[in-house]
Order: sequence, then C-alpha cells, then structure tokens
Amino acid sequence: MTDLDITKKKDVKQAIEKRAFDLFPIYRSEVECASRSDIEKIQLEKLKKQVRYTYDNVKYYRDLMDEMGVCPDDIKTLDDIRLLPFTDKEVLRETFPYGLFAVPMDDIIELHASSGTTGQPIVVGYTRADMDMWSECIARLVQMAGVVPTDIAQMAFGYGMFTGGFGLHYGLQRLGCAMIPAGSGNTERHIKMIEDYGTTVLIATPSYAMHICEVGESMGYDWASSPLRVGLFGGEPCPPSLKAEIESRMHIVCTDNYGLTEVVGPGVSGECLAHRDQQHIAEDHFLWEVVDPDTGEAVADGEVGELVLTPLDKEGIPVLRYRTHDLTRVTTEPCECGRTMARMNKVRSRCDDMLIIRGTNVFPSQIEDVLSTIDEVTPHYHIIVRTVNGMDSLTVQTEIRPEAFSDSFEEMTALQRSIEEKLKGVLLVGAKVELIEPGGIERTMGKAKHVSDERAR
Ligand code: DLL
Repeated sequence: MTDLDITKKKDVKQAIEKRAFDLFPIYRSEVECASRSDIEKIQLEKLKKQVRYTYDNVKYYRDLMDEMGVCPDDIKTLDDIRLLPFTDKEVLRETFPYGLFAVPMDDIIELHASSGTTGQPIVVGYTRADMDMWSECIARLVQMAGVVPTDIAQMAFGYGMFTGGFGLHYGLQRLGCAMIPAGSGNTERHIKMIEDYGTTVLIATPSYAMHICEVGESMGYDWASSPLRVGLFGGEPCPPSLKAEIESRMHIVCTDNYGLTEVVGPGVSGECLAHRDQQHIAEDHFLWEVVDPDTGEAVADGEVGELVLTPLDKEGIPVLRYRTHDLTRVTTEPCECGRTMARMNKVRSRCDDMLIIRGTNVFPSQIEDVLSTIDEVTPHYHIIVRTVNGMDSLTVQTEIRPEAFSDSFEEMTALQRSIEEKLKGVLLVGAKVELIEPGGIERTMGKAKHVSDERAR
C-alpha cells in the first residue's frame, strides 16, 4: 500500500480504490480535522465579531437590524444567527456597485463580478486579508483531489471578472503549483500545452472539460499517456455520470468544487475522494444553514433545502445569511478522508431553476438523470420550453453518440420513442425528444446553458 504514490497517474486511482486516504495530504490539518465542538467554538467567536463588524461598517445592515430590533450583542449562540436578516442577490443589485462594501476603496485590492441572468451585474471587492483567506480555502480544496506543490496547473476557466479564474489561480499558487494562465477557449492549443508543458492539473467547468476531451480525441491525442492526472471542476452542476465519463475518457481523477461570487467564489466547499457526491464546507470561514426556500425556516437535520451562507471573516463585502438558491443537504458526520468539516451534497438544482410545465414541476436535473441512463446519447443536451397553442411545450434535444448513430429511420424513431417514454415516467408530463447528430449541440468554454425558456411572459 505504502508504495503507491498519489502524484503518479498510474497510482492515484488505485489509492482511491484501496481507500488509502492517508496518502493524500491534509493541508492545515488542525482545522480541517478539528472536533465538532472546536469547529463550533471557532465559528461562534468569529460570528460575534463579524456581526459587530458588519453592523458598524455597512449602513444597509445597520438600518435593517435597527428596524428589526436586533443588535450585535444579541448573538450569543450559533443558533442566534436566525435573528439576523437574510440577504438576497437583489440587494447587491440595488446597492451596485459599492453599497455593501464595509471598507473604503483604498483597502480593496481586487474586484470580481457576476452578470447573473438579468443582466444587471453584482460586484464584490476583496481586501488583502480576504484574498489570503480565499487562497487558503482553495489551497485546501485542491489538496483534497491530491494536488501537490510540484503540480503544473493549467487554467481553462475564463479570467476576467469571473470569480473562477483568479480564485483557483491564487490558491494553486499559494500551494506552490506552477500556474499556466491559459484561460478558456482555443481548445486545440490547450491540448498542445498539456503535452508541451507537462500539465498535470486542468481547471475547467465540467462542460468545457468534456469538450477538451472530445477535441483531444478528434486530434488523435492519447489521454491515457498524457501527463494530466487531476481535473478541478466547478462553477456549474456536474452530474456524476459526466464526471465518471470524463474520468474514464481522459484517464484522470476529477473533483467538483462549489462556491459563488457573493460569498467568496470557489473555495466554499470541495469534494474529497472518499465521498464523490459530497463536498466539505470550509466551516471555519463559512457558516451554513439549510432552510425551507418558501418559509426561510431551518429544515430538519439532514433534510434537503436551500443553502444559506454567512462568511465569517470577510472584510470587503461581509454579507449576512446569503440565500444561495442552491438546493442541498448537509451532514456533520466525520469523513473517511480524515476531515471533520461538514459535507454538503453536490448541488444539482436551484430553487429558481424549476420549470412549471402545464402545472407540473420539472427540474432540469431530472431530465439530465434520465438521459444519463441511456447508452446511445452523449452528456450534451438542451431543453426548450415554448408556448404552443396557448400550452406549455417541452422539447429535449439530446445528442447521439457516433457509434449509436444510424441512417435507419425506424431505429432512430424507436430510440426517440423510448427516451420519450422514460422521460414521461419520471417527469409525469410529456416531452418531445429530438435526436441531434453527433457534435450537433453547441459546446461551451464556460458554464453550459441547458435551458431556453421561450414562453411568453
Ligand atoms: O461559479 C464559483 C465557482 C467558480 C465555483 C469556479 C467553483 C469553480 P458564480 O459565477 O457566482 O460563482 O456562480 C455561482 O453557480 O450559486 C451555483 O448555482 C453554481 N455552482 C457553482 N459551482 C457549482 C458546483 C461560481 N460545483 C453559482 N456545482 C452557484 C453546482 C455550482 N453548482
């Protein structure tokens, strides 16, 4: 067992299969492996300070808390967080650009922004201490995937205002990795760089990683003998079937990591290799709650609900109880990997991405799950909702694998009908399936857009 080396591509999968997690380093182990009572002690101490800091420095929160009759001294236990107001993305839009900043611009050293779906951007600012904390969180999560200081890491997230690019960049550098700031796009060049520079770690959205994989294959690149060993994904939901497919076709081990601009960016939580469908939350920096999206009340322990996050030591823009709209459940059971930080289930759906089709609730992730069970189709799909004769009409475009593609009309129609039936069985509402020829669904270099809702509002 001890002769396995997790920096060797050939050994890393075996180490995971043998569950030899002692071979994977744990950075800052004293915090990541602390007892629950120690974690809660750190959280309470930080929460009290953070609420005081926010009240004293952000007029928006001071006015709101005064109106609610809550003061920072009311925070005596972690449960007292429920006395505080929630924050939603709307507030960041309304106070754009700097209304929620707690420090003068002189103390801000970097800005990031997210465009969201409505077009009005939100902007966040980081102080030097924020950047330090952020890099620290990233350095931790990349190590969960077995990244080590000697790795060569190639960035395929976009840089610019997107939080993913620079976030991962600084954290990997903090660990000591050599960063290749390639950015997203120019896919053939990415493959050439992996080979030329001996890249061992690739950072991308899972959609873009899939595309890089396909382009490599079409160029005749042999992923099995490529130096690449680890994929660091995030920024969008990553269905288990997609991760497994990328891992087997690219011969790498991939982790899927979660975060959001308003809270810090990537670094909020990261997948360890012991539980491939969960991510450890950096609980010493982010206090989590899971609430009922309709009532805002806490759900029972371990139940699914909306994740609410409060950064515990952010200086630039210290949001309180941020409503992520992401649906998950959290467990505080210690993990086989040695970490004790709580684990959240991978986010597959948001409370605001539910489609109501002729009165029935449909989550895109349900469609994704059905498609992932069908051998003949690729992970690429697109959902279109329209109004036809005054009624909602749901169309699912799914791309056929080259080896399953046939000129026979009968065969293709039979496949289409069987997918329609499977979808109907799960969604309880009819969907029209369109089979798209191999390569026919548009590829993305960033986050995939799987749904077009073209209904008149
Ligand atoms: O996407 C942060 C990030 C970048 C995380 C790169 C990891 C790697 P935003 O652009 O603000 O920030 O989008 C945040 O994206 O509320 C989730 O709905 C979704 N999201 C992010 N990561 C994941 C993930 C970044 N691993 C929003 N799984 C979040 C599922 C994710 N959804």
